[in-house]
Amino acid sequence: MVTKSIQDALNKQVCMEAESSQAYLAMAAWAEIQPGLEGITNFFYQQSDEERMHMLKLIRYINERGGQALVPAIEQPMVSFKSIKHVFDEFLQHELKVSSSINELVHLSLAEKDYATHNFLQWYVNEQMEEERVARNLNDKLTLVGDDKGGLYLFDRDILNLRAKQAVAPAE
Ligand code: OFO
Repeated sequence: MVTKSIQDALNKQVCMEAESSQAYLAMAAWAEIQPGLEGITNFFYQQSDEERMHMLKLIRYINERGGQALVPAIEQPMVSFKSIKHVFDEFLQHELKVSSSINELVHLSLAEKDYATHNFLQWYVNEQMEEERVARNLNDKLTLVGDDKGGLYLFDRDILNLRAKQAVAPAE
């Protein structure tokens, strides 16, 4: 059984994952109407789906542990961007915010001696490490590319391949 404070903190995280899903959906929709960004568009549509999955995982967990998962109201995310670099900067900042929220949750689960929740959260800890790594890596590449259109073309193609590779990688 989850305590009230753990339940509230997990529900806050549900909201954060829902916001992530919406934020990345908005990035995908923006990228889709820019010329030639098929890879970036796909990347953010998939990223948005993954965040929804993270939200669902939390909802199911809260309910399974005798709590009540709450589906949150969420605000409209940022829908236009100055540049592709701006999109990826936002992506990295967002992931850093999520990581720090997960860390706080882990801290709370230990403070409350809720070892089941602590165990459950380890999946999110690993996921955030991976997402931060990807977001940093993509930002570094974009910094290298600068204003070079040829470089951007290759970046978009690489990101398409990156997702295709992840799609065939064995599930954990
Ligand atoms: Fe939910 O995985 Fe990142 O944000």
